[in-house]
Amino acid sequence: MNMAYTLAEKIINAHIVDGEPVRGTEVGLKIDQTLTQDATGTMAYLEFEAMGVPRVKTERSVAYIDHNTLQNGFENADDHRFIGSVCRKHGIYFSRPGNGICHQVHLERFGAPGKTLIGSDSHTPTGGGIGMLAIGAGGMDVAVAMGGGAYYITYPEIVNVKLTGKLQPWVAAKDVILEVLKRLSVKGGVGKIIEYSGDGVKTLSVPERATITNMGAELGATTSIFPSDEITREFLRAEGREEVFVPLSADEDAVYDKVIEINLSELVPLAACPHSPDNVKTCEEIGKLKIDQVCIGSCTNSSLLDMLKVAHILKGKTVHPDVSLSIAPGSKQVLNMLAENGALAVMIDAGARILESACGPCIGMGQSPNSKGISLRTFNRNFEGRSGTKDGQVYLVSPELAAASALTGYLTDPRTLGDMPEFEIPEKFYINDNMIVPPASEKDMDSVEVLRGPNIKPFPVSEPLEKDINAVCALKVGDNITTDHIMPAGAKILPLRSNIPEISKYCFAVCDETFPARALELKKSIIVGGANYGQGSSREHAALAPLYLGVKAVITKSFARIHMANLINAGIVPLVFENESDYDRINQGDELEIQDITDQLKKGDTITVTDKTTGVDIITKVSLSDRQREMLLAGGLLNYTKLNGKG
Ligand code: MIC
Ligand code: SF4
Repeated sequence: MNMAYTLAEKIINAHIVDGEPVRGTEVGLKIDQTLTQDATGTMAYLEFEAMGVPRVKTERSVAYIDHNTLQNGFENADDHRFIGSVCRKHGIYFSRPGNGICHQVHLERFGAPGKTLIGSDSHTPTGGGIGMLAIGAGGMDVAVAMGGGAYYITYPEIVNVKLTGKLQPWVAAKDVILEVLKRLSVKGGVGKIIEYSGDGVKTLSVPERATITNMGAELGATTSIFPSDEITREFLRAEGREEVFVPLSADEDAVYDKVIEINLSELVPLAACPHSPDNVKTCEEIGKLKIDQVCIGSCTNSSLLDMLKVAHILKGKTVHPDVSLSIAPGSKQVLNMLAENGALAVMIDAGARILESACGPCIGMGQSPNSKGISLRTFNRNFEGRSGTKDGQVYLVSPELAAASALTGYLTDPRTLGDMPEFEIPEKFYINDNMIVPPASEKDMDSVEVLRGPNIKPFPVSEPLEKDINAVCALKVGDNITTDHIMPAGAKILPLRSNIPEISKYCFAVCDETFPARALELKKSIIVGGANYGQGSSREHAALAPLYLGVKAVITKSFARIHMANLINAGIVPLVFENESDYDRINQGDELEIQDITDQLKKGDTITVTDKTTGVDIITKVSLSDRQREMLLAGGLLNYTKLNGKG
């Protein structure tokens, strides 16, 4: 029997509270820490309140305000005030607007090797950069974890990415993850954890590792993780938190499900071309590309190290006249340090438009490019329309490539910049946690009033599953549908995140603006989708809006992990075609019937869907655990939790 373990297995196994460590089966994990951000947070806290738990039971729960920071109406400010007051009352730390992007700040101030973290944001795996098992989840799952319930995952396969060599000057951590995306694709990580090892690991700093684990989300992976080593210790020491350090790595003879080798010395600067993070090409392959905009920042690339490189490239130069350059340092800590060491002045001097430390353009909160505009961004997603400009063309690149291009006006290989100085993590970061508000003490918590604005509407309540489903296929979509298609974000729609009836009006607006009204009129409907349906974000609004619109089931070729969990949590049945070619046999507008779905769900692994319009029977698979089946029968996670008294 093999008694050697991978790093991910060690952390998972130490946290299992339900189930057995067997690949492909469901296991419940004890969760040490949680994080939320504001765009998913209001729902998560409404759900937490509905559970009736007075104080969070985790070691540390933190709420960040970083997404909805454009306040062109009362909605976002009201939501921030609501979250702040819930935090004070229920034992949660509150990171105020201006303090930075959740993943960057969590890495700096709270993350700890060997701990489990779930966050209501798909880029929570950033924490894998310091050897945490950090997983993105729906808000409802985070609410349950805050209440002390387990978080369930399918025990993943573990893929080893073995790094050798050392990055050449001006080749970046971003290029490492772009290379992985090129090899594995946006669905290559589904059901897997990506574990990095090899000699190359010690050549990468913690922020570089975090860039790689952050964008592992784009592989569809459950999470990504690096070992915790002396470099991790130095980072934590510089953050004044050496006491949380523990050394962690895989056993030498650990067995992986798959091994990929990457020689860092052979990598070159890369870019993910429109409109998918796995559409990766070299600068040479892309050729001469005139650009309109450069945006530097986001949870992928906004560390101090990234910003220092950018400032070095911009020093004494001027941004090209045809280019708009915006820079958003990832946290108050980073911004403060840039201000003190003069790098901020260098950026301003070169003509950069400095933005607050928040998600900003990454989620379409401002800085939408011009029509057909070519925008180079150091972000992690370039889905169509996400920038806020429908025909915008977004390329995902490293900060080095972005800064070099901002000066020339063309996509520019940063290796043309000449010698690269050594950039190092400072011995001590500037630490001032004055923008993180601690919760009220147990003695005082009862007197804290929760402040609700008129934008906050109750979340839709799902009903136990009905015996039969008779519903029309109200929408049929293709492969790789993202949650940005299902429930778009951006400056106009994000303020409605606490108001499901209102936000539902934009559901699938990118694909078919007439869908919400049609679905409401039909009262009950079914959606048909292609492969990797629901990739991208963790937003449970992509399940709650369809729930509100009466969607009862979604039938696809395959699902992305977090979205499928969110559908089940909302009580919407996710079905997968047994034969992919059956996708072609259902048309939008067909009347569908699932007889005795409750019985079929209890008994077997397949469910028959009858297309009454064509008279064809279609077999679908339900690869669900008993817990998930019971959840669907109960009408979602909250009902199930109430029935069972546990998560
Ligand atoms: C994203 O990058 O798409 C987001 C916005 O951070 C989402 C969360 C959300 O939709 O609020 C995510 O990644 O989970
Ligand atoms: Fe924010 Fe963008 Fe990161 Fe999502 S991917 S958390 S929107 S910076």
